[in-house]
Amino acid sequence: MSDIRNIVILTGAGISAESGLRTFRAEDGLWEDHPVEEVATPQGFRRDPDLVQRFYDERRANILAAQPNPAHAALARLDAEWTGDLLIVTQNIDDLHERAGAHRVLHMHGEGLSAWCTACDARHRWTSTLRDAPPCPACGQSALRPDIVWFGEMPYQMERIFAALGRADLFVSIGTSGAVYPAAGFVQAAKDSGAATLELNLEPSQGSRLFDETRLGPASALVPEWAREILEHARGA
Ligand code: BJW
Repeated sequence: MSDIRNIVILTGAGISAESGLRTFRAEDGLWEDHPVEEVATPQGFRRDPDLVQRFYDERRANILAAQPNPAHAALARLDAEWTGDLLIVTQNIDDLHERAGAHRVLHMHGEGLSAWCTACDARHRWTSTLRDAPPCPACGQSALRPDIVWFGEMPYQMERIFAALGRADLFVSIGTSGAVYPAAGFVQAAKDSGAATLELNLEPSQGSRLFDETRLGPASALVPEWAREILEHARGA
């Protein structure tokens, strides 16, 4: 562990579950009430934009009402104190990493509090609704959609992510089921670059066997414990 300088951390819905934001694939998950092909594909949006806008309007309101939990706080502390490279790649569209104080965060599946104008390509911070088709503040057209990466669309900043994975000494996956690519392939990419790999999750994920180590439990307990451990080792404690 003393050789670790560069860390890539992948987070998924499980890290925000204890902040009251629903995960996707649990029995009471979001996909139970909202078929994925209806609300999380460009085809679904073309078929019924009102349904999709309402789904993300509700998600946006939930994000605004949620608060970071001890797992977000622990990663923010690690971000502040870790002197090597560190990148938190989140699949989550909430802003709880940032609100906890983390800076080195990348949202590969977009951001719930951002609206993207498909007419002029501008992006705007958005905290109200989109179902009423408001005009884009930049071009005035009513062509705003949630700034979210749906199935079949290219996740954001893939080059930067794979470059970080190529330099990583340690890859840590937190609260993700490993069901969605390309994120599910990051563990293998990190291993191919010689990184050690650690999974922190409530239950074994689809990719658990690929990790050097898996620790099972709630993120609010496991993440602060691991962050403390790695900072103490780095200080030679
Ligand atoms: C806790 C906890 C607690 C609970 N503490 N843990 C066939 C094979 C391979 C790939 C494909 C294929 N067919 C199609 C594809 C590609 C497709 C894909 O992966 N499909 C799969 C279904 C197979 N992927 C795409 O289309 C992506 N684009 C793409 O591939 O472009 C081409 C490309 C190729 C190569 C390189 C680069 C690009 C786009 C994917 C977009 C995903 N979008 C969504 C919705 C938008 C965001 C939103 O609305 O919020 O993103 S889907 C949804 O799943 C969301 C999530 O970010 C994502 C991952 O879910 P996550 O976070 O893992 O949540 P859950 O619910 O699955 O798991 C939660 C976990 O937490 C569980 O394990 C719990 O146990 C745990 N947990 N409480 C700790 N307290």
